[in-house]
Amino acid sequence: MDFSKEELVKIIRSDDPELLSELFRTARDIRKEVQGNKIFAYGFVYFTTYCRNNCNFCYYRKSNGIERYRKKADEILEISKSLIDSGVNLIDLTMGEDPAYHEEGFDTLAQIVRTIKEEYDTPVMVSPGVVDKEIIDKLADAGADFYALYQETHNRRLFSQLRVGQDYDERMNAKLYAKEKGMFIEEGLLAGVGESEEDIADSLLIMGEIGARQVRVMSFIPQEGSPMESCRTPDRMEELKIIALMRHLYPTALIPASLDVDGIKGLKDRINAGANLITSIIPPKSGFMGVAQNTMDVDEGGRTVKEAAAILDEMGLRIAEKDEYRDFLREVK
Ligand code: SAM
Ligand code: MD0
Ligand code: SF4
Repeated sequence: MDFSKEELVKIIRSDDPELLSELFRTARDIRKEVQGNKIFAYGFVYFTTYCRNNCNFCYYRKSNGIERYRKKADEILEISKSLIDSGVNLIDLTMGEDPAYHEEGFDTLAQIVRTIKEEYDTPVMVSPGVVDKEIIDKLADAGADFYALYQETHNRRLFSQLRVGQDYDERMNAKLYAKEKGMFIEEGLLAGVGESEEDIADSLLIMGEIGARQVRVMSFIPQEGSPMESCRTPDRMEELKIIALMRHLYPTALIPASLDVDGIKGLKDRINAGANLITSIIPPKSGFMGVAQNTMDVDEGGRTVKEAAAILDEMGLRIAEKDEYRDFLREVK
């Protein structure tokens, strides 16, 4: 469905309950039309929490004096395998911009991607932050299906306040290059970081212009020890409206309901807003962390396929099989 920028702004500003319930209902109908009662699920593997950057919203920013880890290849493969066995459709290999990886040239990551693709026969997303073209080539050659890199906002001034010292165009161009190399790209927004309704509308339209196959929004969660520690987390209606608008604008897009914002209790609302994918599934007691909610529900087993499947079941939905996700990637454009 086509919306002008003005129409998008109007909906984002609206608090008319009828208009909003109609927005969510039609978003669900669109999803149903495209994929019936199937919902996809991604395993999340945050394998190194070292980072050279100082994003103001992030717990893992370089200047935050936190405990960090850098997992070894065999442990990364082991957790990936256990996620796959539990029923996820894809493995998202996420990292901070760890200087050790940049020095080494990402051969370790490329090898992990290759193993998951060839031996575990499972689609892979990489979320390495901004990397050079040669590294993108290396990861594409290893078989990575997706490159995730979120601009957070498409307002350049706000971008430079959030991603301090980072270049807007460099980030955008890395994403565009990955797409040129044949990878699917994921674009993403942060809600509640000082954006205006116009900024959100611009972002929604740009996501389509750059050809993102997967598009996300996550509400900002304040992080201990970060410059934005005392900023408020936004009302969740903003995130839900953005999910629904993304579904209307891009009927076949992959749109996450991330367990990383409100844990497993946040699943239902996001699915009801039109999301078709559950992200941030993490095995309990594995020693691996989330990002925005780095521990919430993890060790309690809340962020598992089993828990998510039980909630979907109550909603008349189910987790997709491996082949159904592959078919979707291949056939639904
Ligand atoms: N380091 C890589 C990067 O920045 O692209 C990949 C991992 S990074 C932790 C992934 C994403 O997590 C960020 O792009 C941002 O959207 C999200 N994120 C980080 N801190 C957050 C917070 N406090 N609240 C909500 N989302 C957050
Ligand atoms: C997630 N919050 O899986 C995580 C993460 C990175 N590609 C995704 C930020 O929802
Ligand atoms: Fe590093 Fe990514 Fe966090 Fe920014 S968002 S500080 S790049 S881990």
